[in-house]
Amino acid sequence: MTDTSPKSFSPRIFSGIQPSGGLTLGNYLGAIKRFVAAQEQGIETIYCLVDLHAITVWQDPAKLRNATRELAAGYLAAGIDPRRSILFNQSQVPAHAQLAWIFNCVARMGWLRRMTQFKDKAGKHAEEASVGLFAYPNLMAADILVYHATHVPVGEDQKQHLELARDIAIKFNHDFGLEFFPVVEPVIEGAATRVMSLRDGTKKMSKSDPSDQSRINLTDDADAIASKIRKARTDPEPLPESVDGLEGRAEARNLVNIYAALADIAPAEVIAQFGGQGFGALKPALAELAVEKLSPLNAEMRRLMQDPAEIDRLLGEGAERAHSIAQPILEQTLDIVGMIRSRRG
Ligand code: AQP
Repeated sequence: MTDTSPKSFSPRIFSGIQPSGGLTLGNYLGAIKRFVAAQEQGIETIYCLVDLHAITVWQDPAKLRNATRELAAGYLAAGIDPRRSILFNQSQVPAHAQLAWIFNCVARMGWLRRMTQFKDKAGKHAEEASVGLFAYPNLMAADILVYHATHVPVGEDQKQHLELARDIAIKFNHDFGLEFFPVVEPVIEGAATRVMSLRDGTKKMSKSDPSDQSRINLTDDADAIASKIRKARTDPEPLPESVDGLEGRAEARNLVNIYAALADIAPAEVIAQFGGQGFGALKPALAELAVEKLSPLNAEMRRLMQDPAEIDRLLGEGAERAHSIAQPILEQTLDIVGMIRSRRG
C-alpha cells in the first residue's frame, strides 16, 4: 500500500509540446530554448512530445507521425541531450492517459468551462469540438503530476492550464487527506513568453494559424525568414526611446521582444540600440539575427530527419525511462483512490 506520510518533492522539470504542425519561433523562444537552459542547470528534466494532445483536433496519421519526428528533431537540434534529459512521446507512456481519467473525475466542469484556450480553439463551434479538446487541461495536469514534477517552463498562454493543474493537485490531496501530488510552479520567464503573430500583434504566433506569413517556422530557410520579417506588420511611428513607449504598440513590442530573446539581451538594450529609428533599421538587423540563430538549427533538423529510425529509437528509450518514473506514481494513485490491483505481471 501507499505511504501516506507528508512528502517533500525534489525539483523535477517537466514540459511538453504538441506535434500539431511544424515548430514556430514562438515554441522555440517560449519553450525549447528555455528547456535547454533548464537542462544546463543540473535539475532532472523530462520533455515530452504530447501526441495525445495533438489529436484533440483532427490530425492526418502520416502527417502526425512526421510532425512528431520533426518535433523530436527540433528538440535535439536546439540542444536537448537525450542522455541528460528524458525525451519521449506521450502515447508511449500509458500512465499519462490513465491518470488523466482519474483527473477527469477530480476536476469540475466549471473549472474547465473557464479555460480560454478551449474558447479560442472551439470558437463558435463548441458543440462540434471533441470532448478531448475540452478535457485537454486534465491530461496536461496528468502529464506533469504523473512525474511529481515541481516546475513547468511554459509560455504565457499556458498559465491558466497550469493553475488548473495546481487546483487538481490541491483537490486530490484534500479529498484523500494526504500530500501526494506537488503543487506545481509555472516558470514563465524571459523576453519572449508570448511571441505574437507577425500579421497581428494581438494574436499569439501559432503553428495552426492558417496564414504561414504569421509565423516563422523552424524549417523556414533564410530567404523565407528574411521575407516574413520584412513584411511583418508594424505601425508608422519610429521606435520609442524607452520600453514604456512600446505600450499600446503590439507589433513594435513583438519585434523588440523577439530581437531581445534571440540576442539574449533585455528589451531595454534593443531600445537603446534602435530607439528613435524607423523599422527600416530594426527589421534587417532582426532578419540577420534570426537567420544567424535559426539556420544552424534548421540544418541540424534536416540532418536528423534523414534518419527517422534513429529518432524513433531515441524516443523509445526515453519512453522506457519515463515509464519507470511514471508507473509507480500511477500505481500509488490507484491505491489511494481505492482500485484493486491484483493482476500479476
Ligand atoms: N507564441 C508563443 N509564444 C511563446 N510561447 C509559445 N508557446 C506556443 N506558442 C507560443 C509555448 O510552446 C509550448 C508548446 O505549445 P504547444 O504546441 O503545446 O501548444 P500551443 O501553446 O497551443 O502552441 P501553438 O503553436 O499555438 O499550437 P497549436 O496551434 O497547435 O495550438 C508551450 O509552452 C507554449 O506556451
